[in-house]
Amino acid sequence: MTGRGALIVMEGIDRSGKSTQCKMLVNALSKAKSMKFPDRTTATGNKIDQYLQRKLELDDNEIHNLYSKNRWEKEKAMLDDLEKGITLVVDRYAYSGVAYTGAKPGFDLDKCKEPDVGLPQPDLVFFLDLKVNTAANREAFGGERYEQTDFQKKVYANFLKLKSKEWQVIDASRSIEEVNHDILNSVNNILGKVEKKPIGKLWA
Ligand code: ADP
Ligand code: FDM
Ligand code: MG
Repeated sequence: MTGRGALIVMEGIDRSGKSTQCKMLVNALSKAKSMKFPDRTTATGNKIDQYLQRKLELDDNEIHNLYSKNRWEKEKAMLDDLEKGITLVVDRYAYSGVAYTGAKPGFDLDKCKEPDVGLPQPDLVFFLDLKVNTAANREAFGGERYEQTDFQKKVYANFLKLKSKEWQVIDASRSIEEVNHDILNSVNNILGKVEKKPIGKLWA
């Protein structure tokens, strides 16, 4: 019986390369699954999707709590997979929750963490570090809420404030292959180390 899988999270501002890198990482690992938050396929996720597309207006507190609920509804499945030895590669997590809501006027970062306290603790968080102006050159922003330069600059600053010991800052301005190479090295390094380690609780 081998040990548990690792919980790996990809974070960063819009266009930093998260989805590209998650896909490459999952393909490179032998026993891995990808996940993304928000998971727009559930009822909660559908409401979030409507909000992001500006088809639905919600109070800032309400949408913040919906994002968290959308993670909690996956908690059991995540723990089950990890226990089975499956490594989870997650495109955004509670850090996005705090960084984005915290970029709105009147929101305090510590207060924003509250609904997500106790979620499965990631073993490794990659912060794909890319300046907002560089990200904006990659591709035009779409029409979704939050896809504006000034807002993204606040989100970026918030991410830097959330850095903790399991974070690894990756220079995401390099080529897709160079970024993937660094990520893969770090992941291969920790897989054996977490096997026997209990899964922790986030911000608890
Ligand atoms: P995110 O999920 O963080 O929004 P994506 O992975 O969707 O970012 O990438 C955004 C765009 O930038 C895509 O067109 C993608 O092909 C491109 N891209 C991703 N990584 C790089 C990179 N390292 N260098 C240049 N372009 C990139
Ligand atoms: N987002 C994402 C939040 O505001 N809070 C959260 O908890 C999460 C997970 O949703 F604008 C925002 C970040 C981004 C949008 O976009 C999701 P993608 O392209 O599906 O990652
Ligand atoms: Mg993406």
